[in-house]
Amino acid sequence: MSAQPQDIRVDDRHPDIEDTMQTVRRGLSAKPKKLPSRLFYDERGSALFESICEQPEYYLTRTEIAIMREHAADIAAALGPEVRLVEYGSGSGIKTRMLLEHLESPAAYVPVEISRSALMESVAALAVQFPDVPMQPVCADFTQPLRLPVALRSPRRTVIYFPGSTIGNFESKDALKILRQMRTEMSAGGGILIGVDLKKDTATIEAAYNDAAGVTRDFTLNMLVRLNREIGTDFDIDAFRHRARYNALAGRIETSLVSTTRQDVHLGRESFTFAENEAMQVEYSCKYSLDDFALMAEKAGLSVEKVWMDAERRFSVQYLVR
Ligand code: AVJ
Repeated sequence: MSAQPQDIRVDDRHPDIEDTMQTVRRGLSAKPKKLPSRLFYDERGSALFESICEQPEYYLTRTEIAIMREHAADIAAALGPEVRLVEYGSGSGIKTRMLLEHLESPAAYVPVEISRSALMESVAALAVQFPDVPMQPVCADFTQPLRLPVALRSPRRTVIYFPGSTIGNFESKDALKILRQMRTEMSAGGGILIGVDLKKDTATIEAAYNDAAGVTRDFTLNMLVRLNREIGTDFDIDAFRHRARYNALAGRIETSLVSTTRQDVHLGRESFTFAENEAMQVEYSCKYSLDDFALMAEKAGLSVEKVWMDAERRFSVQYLVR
């Protein structure tokens, strides 16, 4: 093993202030109002999300880690040797570590993450533990078509790792689009290792998005704190509340910021009125049955090669191939 620390360079394609303003202008003009969940993840938002993962009600992370721990060898065997691992929305890196520990001679690790701080923290730690795996972080919005760094466009087998049920944040047509995009980004002989939260009773799901300690509430409201700071909006944080309800018919948690009073919010010279109790949609967290997900994969030109689950079938880790 080399003793030299790796020289890690970030390929920075972070959306700028203008993009964010444009997104927010559009979202506040929409009927009903709607802001994309990726706006949660500034530095504080990423830290709050890590804290959500530790809440007793938030079963997703704990269950996924347990699945990865129990089946690491089997999962690594399914992926095969010498893969380039591209991770979308890399979080704290715990699951990635388990994967890299078990993979046979991984060729490179390419984390793609919108939060620069989260990206740098996790990749720096991984570089220490895996000094022989080239690290190529990309700071970008993975929902936009991604050109892999030139240095990595070798004919390597590419496996995309998309943990955490992040796919659940996208409505079905967008989820399908992302799977199709990933299908083109993975190579022939590659695949997609994806974490998918499963349908279950409403009480368990709703509790996960309404933790007693109020961390999820703070996480949701932080989107407004962030926008006030970054693009100069004047949201009155105390006049909005967090609401997360399970829509069983659609199979998803729908999270909104609800205005507790009639109020105007400004962005530059524009003004946007919220009625009392008006809800602004900020996140979907879709839940799938194994059949739902297999059907969507099939529509994207993919088939489910393997599924790993916990004993209670709360969460699944699935390997998709062409
Ligand atoms: C990171 C998208 C999987 O939807 O469960 C957690 C984000 N939002 N609590 C999820 C989240 C509120 C989370 N994902």
